[in-house]
Amino acid sequence: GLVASIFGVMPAAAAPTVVNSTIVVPKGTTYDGQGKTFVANPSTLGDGSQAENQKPVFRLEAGATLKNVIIGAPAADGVHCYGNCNISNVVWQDVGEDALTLKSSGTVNITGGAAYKAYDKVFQMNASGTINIKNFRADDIGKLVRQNGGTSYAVNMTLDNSNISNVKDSIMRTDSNSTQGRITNTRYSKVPTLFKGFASGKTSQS
Ligand code: ADA
Ligand code: CA
Ligand code: CA
Repeated sequence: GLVASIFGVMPAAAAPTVVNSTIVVPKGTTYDGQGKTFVANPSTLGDGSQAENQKPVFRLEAGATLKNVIIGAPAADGVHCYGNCNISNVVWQDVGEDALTLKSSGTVNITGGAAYKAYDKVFQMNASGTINIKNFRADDIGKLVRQNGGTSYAVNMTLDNSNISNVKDSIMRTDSNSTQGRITNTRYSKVPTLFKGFASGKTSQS
């Protein structure tokens, strides 16, 4: 619609799309949000607090792509990936319980986009595989990538050409001796620890 303001007549910001039940992106397909903002219905998906077992706003089946999406508040349990997934230009304005979870083994490629205000974790790795994050911005977070606590499978974590600030814990954290972490060409501000819990020789930074 059009709204009159002291600046003249200008388009009003679109109201966010309230997601009442998880949007499923089928195997091998692309969901393009065209820059629209999506929020969870707190009574059906979750309120975005630190309570576990909230539902995701988006569920990506193997080989699916999610792009050009803004996830507003509440964000419930964010995005779930079942196998390989591609996340391009997705912004989490106020991360819910966490931002994205790998639920079954695969490679998660995150390109562009940002995550803000994660009380604890941004990317949660609950299965073996790889997470490649590049051209990303994160601010005011607990951890950027966390392998599920107490698990010993291998995860390959990479972060490239990103800008990370105001971190409470670490950028990458694992309890697994076989997991590796690599950070390249990334700028930090107020990041106390890059890697936590990795075996010696399993991290690199340049
Ligand atoms: C915590 C919890 C796990 C799992 C995870 C998640 O780490 O202990 O069981 O629920 O959060 O996926 O959010
Ligand atoms: Ca959790
Ligand atoms: Ca979660």
